[in-house]
Amino acid sequence: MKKGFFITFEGGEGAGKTSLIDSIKKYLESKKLDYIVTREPGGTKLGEHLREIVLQEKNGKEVSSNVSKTLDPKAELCLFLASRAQHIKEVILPSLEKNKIVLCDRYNDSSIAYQGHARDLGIDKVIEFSSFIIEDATADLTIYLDIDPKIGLSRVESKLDRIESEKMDFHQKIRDAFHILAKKFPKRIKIIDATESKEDVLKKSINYISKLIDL
Ligand code: T5A
Repeated sequence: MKKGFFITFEGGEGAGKTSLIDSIKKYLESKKLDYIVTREPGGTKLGEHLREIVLQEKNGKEVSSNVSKTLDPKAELCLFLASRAQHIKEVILPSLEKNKIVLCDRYNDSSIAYQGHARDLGIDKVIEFSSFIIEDATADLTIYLDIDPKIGLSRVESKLDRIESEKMDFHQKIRDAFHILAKKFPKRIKIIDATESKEDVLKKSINYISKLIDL
């Protein structure tokens, strides 16, 4: 049975999720709250392996894979979902059962935005298909960092991975999809302007988190 809090962070490339999670982590430490930080794709041995295949990247360096050059969108979705299924079972649910706050860098909304909308599989189809995988492991709060993809991509310092290298139209569709999702799930998804200073983005995020958890 779920007892902790599940918080996910979403956004386009370079929106600032990793930096924000790092600051929230320090804030939670200062409050002596028990948390874990995890990410998707990844978070487990299987997930990290799948991450290399699907992104063609490891620790910021290119990993060539003939498999992902011809990856079909449905196959791509299944790889992200396979990573998620393992992640839920091995990391997310056990941590929530131990009353921890789970901070997850990307989760199911990324599959809906990237594979559902940008890869044209369909937002509602991916919501329905992925619900079989996630069951009741849904986020309590999702912080969506909103940014013009041109600005976001200009912030990415490492070599662009397979998905980051997609055309600007693709990245614009991702942003559109997150806005559609935020309208669909207004109680869960909170939008923060990611072009504001890191300090302001942190302050607004803590404000939303404090409505969920007694900080
Ligand atoms: N994906 C993932 C799918 O297609 N389907 C799925 O189901 C899932 C789960 C993951 C890729 O996989 C795709 C989406 C992605 O393409 P990733 O490496 O995890 O790949 O990529 P991102 O999550 O996009 O990580 P990035 O590192 O690109 O972006 P972040 O974490 O959002 O940004 P961050 O914190 O590294 O910041 C980038 C730079 O901006 C600065 C930072 O200091 C850093 O230099 N910055 C700011 N600058 C100014 N103002 C601010 N407010 C700033 N905040 C951060």
